[in-house]
Amino acid sequence: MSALKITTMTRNIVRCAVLQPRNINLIRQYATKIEPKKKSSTLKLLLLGVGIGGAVGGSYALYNNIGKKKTTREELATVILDELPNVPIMRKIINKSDKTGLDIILFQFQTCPFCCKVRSFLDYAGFSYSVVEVDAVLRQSIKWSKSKKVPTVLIRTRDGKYVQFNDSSVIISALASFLIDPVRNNIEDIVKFYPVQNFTDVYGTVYDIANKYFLMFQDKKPKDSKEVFDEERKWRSWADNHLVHLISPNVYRTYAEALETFEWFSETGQWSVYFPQWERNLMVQVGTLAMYLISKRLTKKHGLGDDPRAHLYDACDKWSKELEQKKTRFMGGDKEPNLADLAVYGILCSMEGCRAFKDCLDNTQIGHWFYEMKAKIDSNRGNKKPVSLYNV
Ligand SMILES: N[C@@H](CCC(=O)N[C@@H](CS)C(=O)NCC(=O)O)C(=O)O
Ligand SMILES: *[C@@H]1O[C@H](CO)[C@@H](O)[C@H](O)[C@H]1NC(C)=O
Ligand SMILES: *[C@@H]1O[C@H](CO)[C@@H](O)[C@H](O)[C@H]1NC(C)=O
Ligand SMILES: *[C@@H]1O[C@H](CO)[C@@H](O)[C@H](O)[C@H]1NC(C)=O
Repeated sequence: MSALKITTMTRNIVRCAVLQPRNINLIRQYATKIEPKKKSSTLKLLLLGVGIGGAVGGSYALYNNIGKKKTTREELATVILDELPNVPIMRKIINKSDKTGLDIILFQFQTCPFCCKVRSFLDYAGFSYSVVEVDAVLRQSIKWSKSKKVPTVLIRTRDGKYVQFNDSSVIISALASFLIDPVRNNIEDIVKFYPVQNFTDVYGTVYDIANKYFLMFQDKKPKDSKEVFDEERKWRSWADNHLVHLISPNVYRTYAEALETFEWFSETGQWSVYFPQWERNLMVQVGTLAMYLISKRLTKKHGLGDDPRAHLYDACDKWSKELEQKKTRFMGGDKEPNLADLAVYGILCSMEGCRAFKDCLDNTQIGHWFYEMKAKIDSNRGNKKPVSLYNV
């Protein structure tokens, strides 16, 4: 194995650690709503949280650009591919009752918290989808994409092309919006509700995605009140901006824990199947050391002191307490979870095989809700044993 390959590998692992400075901008991204390009289409949208309908491009307060800096912002073009890139699809989750007709291809790392979040949503909603496990070393299967991050999805449009959605929360918002009226909606219109702008700040290029946590009801009337959606958005944003930052400092807290974590990654990600043994071992060894060291920096960066576990317990308690106060099984009510439940569950799920998760079960009340969620998601999910289509 060349030095170059090892460097790339370490870099890639680093990048799944939510380490990039650009992540600092996540909170601002959430606060900054940008105006999508005026559309010629007569589609109407109703942005929840504003609570009233109106024409696209209208002067919603929501769209006010509250960015302080005057840098040049550029709107990125929607990516629509004429055909699927030639990449190996490793498994397909098929739900026979999925009548949406969508063809969804998820590019992912099995244990990346953002990817777990997307899968939790797809499974719960009963979508059929294909999975491309991105090789963290070489990343060939994502070469076609300008954004090198996972998760990213391609979804077939009605004219047989494939449109790209990048960010985990956008993927979820977009597909949830699609489900509001699966007969009349089409995915190539929905993508336009989540425009991306880029600009430069002290940390480099920042990508600003509008409406990340908003569902697009268009001319449908939502049944729930504004408060219900506000709350859901609040917790989805908490999951992305707080909870997720507790994962790495906890699962790589000590060298031994980091090693256990990588052994579990290897097992659940079937690294022995997808990679030669020497490469699997190297990924485990290099990964363990790198992440152990990096997690120290992350712990510091996120102000977790010398006890990241305490912060994780606090987060679990915060969530459980909220449910207790609401007196409902899920944040979404007694019957069904909402997108906040799915986000928090998905992120926690990414460390299910780690000691940190067992400690949470032992030291907090999160387990009850977690396993109720798991049962819901698993019962909706398509074929229980994913079909492997290709040997890699
Ligand atoms: N905000 C993004 C974050 C995704 C993310 O950071 N993914 C990591 C893996 S855990 C990644 O692909 N990093 C590669 C890179 O930054 O180049 C989301 O919610 O999808
Ligand atoms: C996805 O990312 C690419 C590359 O950064 C960008 O050009 C495109 O506009 C993004 N698409 C969406 C829907 O976010
Ligand atoms: C924004 O993206 C465009 C297209 O990818 C690129 O040409 C431009 O340099 C980027 N601007 C900034 C500020 O990063
Ligand atoms: C499939 O999807 C539907 C919703 O489209 C869902 O109700 C069902 O539980 C899912 N799972 C299975 C195994 O059919």
